[in-house]
Formats: sequence, C-alpha cells, structure tokens
Amino acid sequence: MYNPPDYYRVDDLLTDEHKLIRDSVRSWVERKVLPVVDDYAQKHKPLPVSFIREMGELGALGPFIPEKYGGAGLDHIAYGVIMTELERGDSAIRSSASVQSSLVMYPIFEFGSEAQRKKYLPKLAAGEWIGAFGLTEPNHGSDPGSMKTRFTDEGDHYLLNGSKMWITNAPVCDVAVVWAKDESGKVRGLIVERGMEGFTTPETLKKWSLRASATGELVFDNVRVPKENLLPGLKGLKGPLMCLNSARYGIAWGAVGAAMDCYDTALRYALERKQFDRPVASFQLQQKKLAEILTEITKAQLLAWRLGVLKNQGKATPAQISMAKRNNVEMALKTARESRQILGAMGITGDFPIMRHMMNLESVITYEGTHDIHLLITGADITGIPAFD
Ligand code: TGC
Ligand code: FAD
Repeated sequence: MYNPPDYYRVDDLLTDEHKLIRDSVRSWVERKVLPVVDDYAQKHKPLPVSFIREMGELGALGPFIPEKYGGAGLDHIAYGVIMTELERGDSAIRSSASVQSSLVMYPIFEFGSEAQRKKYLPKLAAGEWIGAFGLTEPNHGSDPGSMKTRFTDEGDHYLLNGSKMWITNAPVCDVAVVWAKDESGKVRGLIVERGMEGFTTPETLKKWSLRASATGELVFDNVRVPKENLLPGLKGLKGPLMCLNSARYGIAWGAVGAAMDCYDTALRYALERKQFDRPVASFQLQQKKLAEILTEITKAQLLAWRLGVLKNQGKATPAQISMAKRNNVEMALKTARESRQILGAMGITGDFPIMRHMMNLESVITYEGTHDIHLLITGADITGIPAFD
C-alpha cells in the first residue's frame, strides 16, 4: 500500500478540509489512473477525456475559483495538495488539471468580462469543456515576447493568424486561451473555440515523455474571432506570465508527488529484494540513496508548503515561485534517477512507475519555463540585472 513519506509531519500543517480533498483525489488516482496509466503511456495514447470530467466532479479543476463560477472556492494549499496527488499518478493528468485550472480558468476569471466568466468557467470547472493555453510558438519558446501570432481589427470581428506549438490538451480542447499581438504590438488574450473556421489542432506524436498526455499545435488560418472573445482585463506579456505563476506554483507541489511515488516504490523494493542473502536495503550504498532522497523530498515539501502560505496571503513573488518550481522538479528528476537504480533492471519496466515518472519529468523541467530560465529569474531578482534581455 502507498505510504508517502512525511518525515517532518507536514500533514500536521494541513486542515481537515485539505486532508479530505487529498484523500478523495488519492483514492480517485488509485482507482482510475494507476490501473491504466502505464498502458496508455506505453501505447503513447492520451488518457481518456472522461478523466477530465471526473476531476471536475472531484472539485480538482479550478479549485481556487469562487463557487459562484463553478469552482470549489478552496485556498492555494488545497490546490497544491491536489497537484501532488495527481502527479503521483502521472504528470499527464496533473498537466491537464494545471492547464485547465491555472492557464485557462485563472485568466478568464482574472482578466475576463463577467459574461466570459459566466459562459466558460462553470463548464470548465465541471470538465464538460476542456481548455488549452497557447503561448509557445515554433520559433518562440523561452522568449514569448517575440511571438508572431497576430490579430487585426476587422470592424465586427478580429482576424487571427499564426500558430502555437507544444500545447497540452490541444488535440482535445474545446476552448483555447491564445496569446497574440494586436496591431500596436501589444500581447492580448483571445478565447478561441473549436469549430471556428480556420482553427485546427494537429497532435504532436513521437514523444518519449508525457506519452499519456495529449500535446499538439494550435493553428490559426484567418480565424474570425468574435469581439466579445477578447479578454478585456489586461494588455501586455504580464497577462500570460501571471497565469504561469499559478501553474508553476502547482508544479512545485506536483513534482513532490512524483518523487514520493518513486521513493515509496524504491523503499519497498529495497526491503523485499535480496542479494547476497540480505535485503538490498541493508547495504549502506542503498541507504545513502534512500536517506538523501528523503531529505530532499522533505525540503521540497516544506518549500511548497511555505510558498502556499505566502500565496494564500497574496505575498508569493514570481521569483519565489520560480525557485520552488526549479528546485522541486530537479529534486523529483534526481529522485527518479536514483530510485530507478535501486530497482536494478526491474526499474526500467512498466511494472513500476519510476521510469515513466523520470521520462515525464524531462518535460516538466522544460515546460512552464526551463530550468535555466528559472535560474536566470532568480539571478535577476538577486542582482536586479536580467541576464535574458
Ligand atoms: P519582462 O520584460 O521581464 O516582463 C514583461 C512584463 O511582465 C512582467 N513579468 C511578470 N508578471 C507577472 N508574473 C511574472 N512571472 C512575470 N515576469 C515578468 C514584467 O514585470 C513586465 O511587466 P511590465 O508591466 O513592465 O510590462 O519579459 P521578458 O520578455 O524579458 O521575459 C522574461 C522571461 C524570460 C522571464 C519570461 O518571458 C519567461 O518566463 N519565459 C519562459 C516562458 C514560459 O515559461 N513559457 C511557458 C509556456 S506555458 C507552458 O509551458 C505550459 S505547460 C503546462 C502543463 O502541461 O502543465
Ligand atoms: P528554447 O526556448 O528554444 O530553449 C532551448 C534551450 O536554450 C533551453 O535549454 C533553454 O533553457 C535555453 N535558453 C533559452 N534562452 C536562454 C537564455 N536567455 N539564457 C540561457 N539559456 C537559454 N507551451 C504553451 O504555451 N502551452 C502549453 O500547454 C505547453 N505545454 C507543453 C507540453 C510539453 C510536453 C512540452 C515539452 C512543452 C510545452 N509547452 C507549452 C512549451 C514549453 O513551455 C516550452 O517548451 C518552454 O518554454 C521552452 O521553450 P523551447 O522548447 O522553445 O526551448
């Protein structure tokens, strides 16, 4: 039975409500995701879209959005706890929930009109509609400010042209929040709906990572977007970057879940597996691995929890979020690599989740800002000199 580590009793810092939502998401992941996820990943097939509706029923989509708009009205620690449990299942299911919650519902709530909130948020919260977030382009990843996707004002509608690449949920999305430049070169957010003429979403195949997640492109060929689909609340790159703060925060918690699953698997295996007539866990070299993994998971848990407290108080800075995303994802990737070694050859098979987590985490360390970019954000915060300009 899954026995996630909690060496410093972080559980004691959670409320009964946090624990209730944690238990219900954990139980859903164990019943629905774990029995099938390896098969979907091996076959490079996205998990069923029905899972998104089921996450809606659990209250795992937009948990921090007010109940008035279909959300659960929970705090940011609840959101973090949900992300930990989902990513313990697979980064693919956490990715779907991250995008829906932080990158689609959040901007519609934060920058949308009242009519947009009422039209989209309840359906997205219920998982009836699936959302995607289009910022990255084929030639503009770390530097989204140089994007080429543009729209022009045609009087009674906008005309959108360009393309986005590496977009989670793209092939299955009903709506996409798309970032594009207006005629004055300002970045604006547009809500594009499936079915609009000229809008297509080809799937990206041949991935060795996030194989159970639907990734694709968003292609806009003279798409007529109704004027009421422009997000009125904010102009400039700050808008999409604010969404990233919310998603990166969730990943800082999510990565801990993937690491806990690897650690729990490796510890149980090391205690059962015998070589030289002794459990593998009795060898000092393996104890060193386990002890160091547990230390790093504990530090990452505390970092995520403290960031959650700051976020609840409205005090978490983008640079603090970058530090936690960067640290915790690297911790999870290193944990997966070390845990995999503890299992020897068995570690490379789909009978255990470690290799799948390891491959997924190669995407997680790249998306939502690469490992390098987050270091540069910390560097800029310390020195006041942005190295990426
Ligand atoms: P820069 O000039 O620094 O900033 C432009 C304006 O934005 C403000 N700002 C922020 N505001 C809120 N939150 C943040 N994190 C912010 N960072 C910057 C800034 O103050 C400025 O405001 P103003 O009022 O002066 O206009 O922008 P830059 O062009 O120099 O770029 C900075 C940089 C490199 C840090 C940024 O562009 C960056 O973060 N690049 C990484 C791109 C990225 O993370 N892409 C993610 C795409 S989405 C994704 O990967 C989803 S995966 C989902 C999943 O499956 O889970
Ligand atoms: P590049 O920006 O080309 O970077 C290449 C290398 O150069 C990296 O190592 C980078 O760290 C380094 N580099 C770049 N600039 C600098 C610099 N100034 N100094 C030092 N080193 C630098 N995007 C979305 O908009 N929506 C999504 O839903 C989404 N989902 C994704 C799902 C998956 C599975 C993946 C893999 C990506 C997804 N992305 C999404 C895109 C992701 O955000 C980008 O891949 C990421 O921001 C990096 O951009 P890039 O791949 O173009 O790399």
